[in-house]
Amino acid sequence: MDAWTGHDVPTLPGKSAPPALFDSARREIARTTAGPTASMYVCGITPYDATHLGHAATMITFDLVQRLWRDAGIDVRYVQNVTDIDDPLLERATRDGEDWVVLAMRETALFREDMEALRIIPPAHYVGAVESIPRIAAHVRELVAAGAAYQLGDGTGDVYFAIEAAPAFGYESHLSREDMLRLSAERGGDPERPGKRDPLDPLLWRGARDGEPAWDGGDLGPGRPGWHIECATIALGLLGSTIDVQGGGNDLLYPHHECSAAHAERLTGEAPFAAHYVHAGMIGLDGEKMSKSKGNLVFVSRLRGDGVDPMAVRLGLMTGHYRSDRQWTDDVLKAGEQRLARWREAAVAPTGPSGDGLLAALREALGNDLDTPAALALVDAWAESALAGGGTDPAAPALMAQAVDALLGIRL
Ligand code: 5CA
Ligand code: ZN
Repeated sequence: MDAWTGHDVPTLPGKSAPPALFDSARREIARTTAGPTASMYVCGITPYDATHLGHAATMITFDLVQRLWRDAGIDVRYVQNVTDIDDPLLERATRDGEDWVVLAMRETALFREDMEALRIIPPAHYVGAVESIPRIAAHVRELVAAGAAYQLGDGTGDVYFAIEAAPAFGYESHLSREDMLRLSAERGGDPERPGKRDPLDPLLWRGARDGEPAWDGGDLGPGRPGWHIECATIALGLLGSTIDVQGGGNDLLYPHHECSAAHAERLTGEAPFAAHYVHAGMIGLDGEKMSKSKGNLVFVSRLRGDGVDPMAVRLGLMTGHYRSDRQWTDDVLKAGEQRLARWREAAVAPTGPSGDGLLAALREALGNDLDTPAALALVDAWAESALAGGGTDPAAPALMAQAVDALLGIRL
């Protein structure tokens, strides 16, 4: 499907080193690829409701990765999916008496608008689950043929992945079996379902049910794809067997990313699926994770409708470090608005402290696991100094604006 429209990203003088990022599997910060290309797969939305600030924060995180790679002269191959068929989408459509296709298309269209407003560089490939079904079904059949998957013997036609076929299972999330069982139940799995070889085995193919959409699965029979195989198939098809970054929020670490990696590694025989598994923290409201199921949402489109500058929203979401779970409050937004106004004033100051110095410091801060709090503080200090008449570099204000645009995605 179509992604959204991009915008020009200024080219800065010199170049940075590829960023170092925290990898959940190795549990350390490590330098990403040396180039000349880098590949990234990010788990996108399930379009049954509007884009909230949690989605936005995660998309901004991986937008920063893309910006830093580009600044390092690396050619970026970026793929993002849309889970345009899954239980939550069907449940919402049924609840509201709406056609699930119409619901998915409407919310995906709104997501595109929100991404554009937040100046997120679009992925090269924006891919839906539905359009990928023939490839997903082929992968499921391959896993069955290889003995890594099995059909449940209860007549439903449901097919499960056997985690015993993935000896390294658990290397990404490092969870105890008890935690895996709990999270699997909380996050779309079915550990209690009778007939599975292991309660943790994830669904690959759901046989057709009355009243649910279904597609041809060949030998699998009609049905629809499981969630984790969707992302494994889309990533493998467009990016190949070892990608540089697999990204998403930390709510996806287990079971989603652990299972996607296990599927992909079993299909290709190559491991690890991703050199870096990168997870963004959860944005919360009133002390709870912002989530569609809890309903405690602040929508990007709502803020835009209220006349809030999307750049202030972006700055607000970058105020904390991407890996920390953090709260969205009115004060976070207010601080974002004030900061934006101050930076805009400073960008048209006649002179400022060294622009080259600021650029080098920004590259270093962001290259260190996307340290946006440090980066924002650097620009704040530069702006205060420029506005106080400090510094004699007449080119600095323009360079500051360009650097903030290219590296942080903030258009002044
Ligand atoms: N379609 C699947 C991924 S394949 C999915 O998780 N969809 S989602 O709509 O629930 O989330 C879309 C993206 O936003 C995912 O990367 C998810 O991890 C992230 N996300 C969801 N809620 C939050 C939140 N409160 N804070 C930060 N990121 C979030
Ligand atoms: Zn995914």
